[in-house]
Amino acid sequence: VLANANTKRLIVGLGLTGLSCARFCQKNGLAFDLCDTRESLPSLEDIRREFPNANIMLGALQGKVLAQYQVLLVSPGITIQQEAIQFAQQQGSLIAGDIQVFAETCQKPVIAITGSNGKSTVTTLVAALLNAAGIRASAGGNLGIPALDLLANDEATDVYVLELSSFQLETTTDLQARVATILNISPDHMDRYAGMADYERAKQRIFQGAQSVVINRDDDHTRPLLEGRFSAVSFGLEESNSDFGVVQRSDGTWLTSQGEMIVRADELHIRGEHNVANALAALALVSVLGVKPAAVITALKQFSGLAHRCQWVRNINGVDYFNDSKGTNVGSTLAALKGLGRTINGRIWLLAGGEGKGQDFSELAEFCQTYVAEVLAYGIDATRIVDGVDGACKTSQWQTIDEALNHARQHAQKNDVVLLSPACASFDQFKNYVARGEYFVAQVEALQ
Ligand code: UMA
Ligand code: ADP
Repeated sequence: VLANANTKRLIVGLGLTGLSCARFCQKNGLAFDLCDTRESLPSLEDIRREFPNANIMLGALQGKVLAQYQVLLVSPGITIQQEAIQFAQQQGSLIAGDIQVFAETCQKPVIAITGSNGKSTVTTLVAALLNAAGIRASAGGNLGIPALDLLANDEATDVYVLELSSFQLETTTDLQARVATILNISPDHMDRYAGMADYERAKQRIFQGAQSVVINRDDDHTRPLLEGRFSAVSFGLEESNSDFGVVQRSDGTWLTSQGEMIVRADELHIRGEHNVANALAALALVSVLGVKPAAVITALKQFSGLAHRCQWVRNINGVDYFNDSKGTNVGSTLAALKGLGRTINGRIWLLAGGEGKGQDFSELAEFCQTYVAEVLAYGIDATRIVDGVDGACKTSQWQTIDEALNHARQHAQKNDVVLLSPACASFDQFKNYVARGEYFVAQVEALQ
């Protein structure tokens, strides 16, 4: 992809990824042109100014135009199955993406993480554990900062931790990760794939050229198809004397490494079985770089999860406060109730509300009955939530999050949890879920 500065390259897509590719090529004296399928872009003048030597083409992709380029660097938001790109490939153009460019450039070890769920959590946790062990880690990729932009800080980086989507992997042919993992597989992005086999094939590309792999013993689809070629470490939610696992003791659930107890699940701020799996995956990944669990237990306990996804905020008088503002539909609120409910000794005070998008809230009733002390419904669809819960637990209605929070603060008992998991969009009272979560966290921080 990079071998020759005079190769004719076309960067396809002018989002975060395309611009990171353009900056990279410009900095390294590699010639390129730019295109985007959209007819107009608000940032077009800035792009012209930043890349004065590049031709910029907008509008539908044309196979004949693309085929004039030896290399197409295609952004993840654009499907490479489309006719114009397929035509160019048949004519001999090489199709690649930013992660392939990264792989060909980066001299440092790469930890590569994909999967259907938990990618961002594990990527962030791995970086936190490495930093705690004195290994300077830079995390990015699908997580937010495009991989090539991470290279700007290369001197201060020992290891790169990349979250990779199936789209990014489709355009990657030789990642050569120090260690790679598929955390789990369940249906996702079926609008872009012909079926599960296709989706899994994209995910499997993460193993190309890897030195080591981390496997989820509870999900056979996470195993490399070419098993045996790699040194492997595994994790799973049952006992294992050789790898990472879990044992049930009278005092609770323990995470283990080679049969040795590491930490109790209820000592972690990230809750729920799925987060035990995420923590084990992170420990397994860093173990490949020689980091022993004992060296990172404190960092593991301190990790509060990603903002707005069942994020632990604070403990006041034995009551834990969680921000799950990303819980914008009934399904995600059910996951939060189940995940937290199973691991706590008390009851949940659930703050739910906002713009309900016409959802049926009656699905909440069963878990509310099992785990919830009171549903505090607020915002424009408060009445619909209360009607949906239909007396499965105590309910009350409030105008705002503040009022609901104050009520929960006054009545929650030791070991209880106060959880903001709205099951609704935020638009009636906030700009977006981030603003809602930040507001809630600030209110919790201010509680006396
Ligand atoms: N688009 C066009 N025409 C173009 C280029 C883009 O219409 O020519 C549209 C796409 O349909 C898409 C949007 O613009 O809706 C963005 O596409 P992009 O490829 O330019 O995206 P980037 O801004 O480069 O962001 C991408 C990832 N986005 C996607 O894969 C869609 C970001 O992941 C990632 O953080 C970023 O690169 C940095 O690596 C986001 C995402 O939603 C968070 N990922 C999916 C997921 O997690 O489920 C895979
Ligand atoms: P991703 O980056 O893959 O979207 P995140 O770490 O952002 O994943 O988590 C998003 C949501 O996915 C979480 O709020 C949780 O409900 C669910 N989740 C996280 N980890 C797992 C897992 N290991 N298995 C199943 N679901 C998970």
